[in-house]
Amino acid sequence: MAKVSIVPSIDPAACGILDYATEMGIQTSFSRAADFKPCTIGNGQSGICCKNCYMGPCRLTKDGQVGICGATADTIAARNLARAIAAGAAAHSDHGRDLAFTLHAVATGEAQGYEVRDEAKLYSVAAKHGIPTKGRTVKEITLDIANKAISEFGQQRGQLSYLSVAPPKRQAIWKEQGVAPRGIDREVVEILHRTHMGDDQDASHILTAAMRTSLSDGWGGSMWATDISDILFGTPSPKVGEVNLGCLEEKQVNIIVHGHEPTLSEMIVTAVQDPELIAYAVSKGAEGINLAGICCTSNEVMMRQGIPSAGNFLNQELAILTGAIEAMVVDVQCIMQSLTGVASHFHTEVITTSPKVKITGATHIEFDEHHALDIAKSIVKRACDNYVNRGETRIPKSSAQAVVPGFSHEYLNYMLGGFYRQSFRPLNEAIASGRIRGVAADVGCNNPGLTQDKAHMDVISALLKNDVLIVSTGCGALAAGKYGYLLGEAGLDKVGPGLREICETIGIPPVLHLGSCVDNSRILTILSQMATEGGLGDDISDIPAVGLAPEWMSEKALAIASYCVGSGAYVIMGVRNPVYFSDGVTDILSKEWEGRFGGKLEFVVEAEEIVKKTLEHIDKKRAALKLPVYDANHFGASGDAATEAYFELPLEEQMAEMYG
Ligand code: SF4
Ligand code: MSK
Repeated sequence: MAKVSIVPSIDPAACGILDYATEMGIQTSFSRAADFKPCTIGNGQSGICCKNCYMGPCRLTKDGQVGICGATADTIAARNLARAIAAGAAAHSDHGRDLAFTLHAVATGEAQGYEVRDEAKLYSVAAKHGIPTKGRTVKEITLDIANKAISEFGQQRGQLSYLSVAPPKRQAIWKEQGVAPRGIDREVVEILHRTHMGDDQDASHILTAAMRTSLSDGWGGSMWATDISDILFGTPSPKVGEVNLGCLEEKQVNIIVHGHEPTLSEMIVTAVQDPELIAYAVSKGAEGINLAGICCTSNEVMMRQGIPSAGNFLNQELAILTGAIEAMVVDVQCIMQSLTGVASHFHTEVITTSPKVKITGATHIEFDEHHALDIAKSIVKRACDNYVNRGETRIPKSSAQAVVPGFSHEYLNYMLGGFYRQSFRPLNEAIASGRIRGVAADVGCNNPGLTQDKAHMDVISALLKNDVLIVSTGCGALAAGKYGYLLGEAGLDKVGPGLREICETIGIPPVLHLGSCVDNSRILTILSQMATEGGLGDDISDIPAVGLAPEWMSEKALAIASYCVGSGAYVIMGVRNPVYFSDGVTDILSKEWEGRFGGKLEFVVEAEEIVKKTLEHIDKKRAALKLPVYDANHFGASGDAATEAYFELPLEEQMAEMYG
C-alpha cells in the first residue's frame, strides 16, 4: 500500500489517525488516492471519452478527432457534463421528495414521532406558494404544502412555484432564455433523453437544458428540502456545537449518523435521549450515549440540535479508525463503500437505512417514517450492545473545536433588523460603504486528490483578511469549523477591520454556517432578498458576490454550481476542469453563460488564483454599482494586519500534542 504522497490533511487529528492506518496496513481513500493515477481522459485533461452507445466507447485524444458516430469533443464534453448535472440535481431533489412524503404522512397522522415543529415557517412557506391559511388548521395547511411539493416533481407544464420568489429581473431572464424549469423529474429525464445516442448534438443547446435541470434543483428540489426540513425540525438558529474527531467520547457508546437526510437522524437524536436507552447503555458498562454526525447529516443535526460533528467527508473512514464507534448509521449520498472494509478491522457496525442504499457487508435496517422512532430506538439499542466489543481506542480529544452553526436566512434577517424591522438593509449598507468588500460562499466537499481542508482554508482566510464576508455550507463549513472560524469573536483576529466592525456590531462569526449542501438554496434566498432590498442593484448578478467550491468531488457540486450561475452568480470550482479538452464547452460555461445569465462557471486549481479572481469580480461589481472603491485602510488598520494563519503551531507539533 502506497504511503500517502501529498500531505493528506492540514488537520493534525486526521494526520495522526492516517499514520496509524498506514502502520496497521489499513487502506483509506487517502492511500488509494495516492495509489491511483486518475484517468486523464475521463477527467478531461488530455482527452474526452464517450460511452453513450455500444459502437464505442470513443476516446478522443487528438484535436479535431470525432467519435464513431461523428460526435465532436464539444458535444461529448457537454453531454458528459449535462449527465453529471442531472445526477447531482436528481440526488438533491430526491432528498426533497422524501421529505415531502414525510410531511404528507405527518399531515395524515401516519408519521410516528414527527410533528410540525415550526408553524411560523409553515405559514411563510404556504404564503410563497399561494396556499390559503386563514381559518384553516395546521393539518390542512401541512397537507396542502405536502401535496404542492409532491406535485412539482411530476409536473409536466408551466413552471416551478418557487421561481416567483426570485427578483423579477431574474425571472424575466429565465423566461427569455428558456430555462424556467417545468417540473423537477421532467428536467432530469429530458437530460437523459437528450444525451442518449443520436439526440441533441449541439453543445450550447445541451447545456441550456442542463442549466434548466440544475435550476429545477436549486429553485425546486433543494428549496423544498430545506423548507420542509425547517417545518418539521425547526428553522435553524445559532447553537453551540463542536466539530472534529475529538467530539467522540472515550467512555460512552458512540453513534455516528452520516449521509444527508435529517428524517432518521432527527429520530436518533430523540432516541439517544431516552432514559431507558441511556440506562441500557450504562448496563453495558458505558457512561452514556454520545451521538455525532459526519458530512451533511451532521450539518442538519448540528444546526438544529447542537449535536457535535465528527467532521467532513474525508473524516468518515477516520472516525471508524479511532476504534471508538459502535455504530455508523448511514442513509444516502457521499457514503464511501470502503466503510465496511475499514470497519472489518474494528467492532464498528455499519448500518444502512435507506430503501435506496445497501452496501455489501453492512447491516441493513430499513427506515420507514411510519415507524421512525421504533426503528431509531432499535438502532441505538444495537449500538449499546456493541459497546462490550470495543477494543483499544485513539480519540484525538483536543481536536474538538467549538462552533456556532445555524444561521438561516430567517435568523440573519432577525439579527440584522430585530423582531419588528427584519431586513437585509444593514448588510447591504455595510457592503455599499465598503466595510464589507463583498460576499463569498465557500461550499462543497473534500477531495482526497488534494490536502484535506487546505484549499478551503487558504481561500477563506485570505478573503476574510480582505473584508469579504463568508457564508458556508456542507463540508466547507465543517472545514471552517475545525479551525475556529465558526466561533464569533475567536475568529475575528483573522479578519479585516471593516468586516470585523460589522461582525462585532451584529454579533456574528466571520464565517456564517448556513447548513448542509442541500441548503445552498438558503444562499439563493439570501441573495434574492439582498437584491430586492435595494442599494445593490436589482438582480442577483449585480451583487458583489462569488460562489466557491475549492475541493469539490460530487456531481451535486456541479448541479449547485450551475444553478448558482443560472441565478446570476460567478462560480469558481477548484480541483480541475472536467471539460478542459473542449475549448468550446469551457467558453460556453464562462463567456456564453455570462452573456445570457450574468453569471459564469470557471475551474481554477490554485487557491491563490481563486482568491485573486474572487476579489477582482467583487471589485468589478462594486464599480458597476458605483460604490466607493474598496480601501483596506479606511475603517482601521490595513486588512493585511490580520493574520492569515489558521494554526498557531506547525502541524507536526500539533500532532505530537494530540497523540502524545
Ligand atoms: Fe462513440 Fe458516438 Fe457512441 Fe458516443 S455516441 S460512444 S461518440 S459512437
Ligand atoms: S456532504 S456533496 S461531500 S459537501 Fe453534502 Fe460534503 Fe460534498 Fe457530500
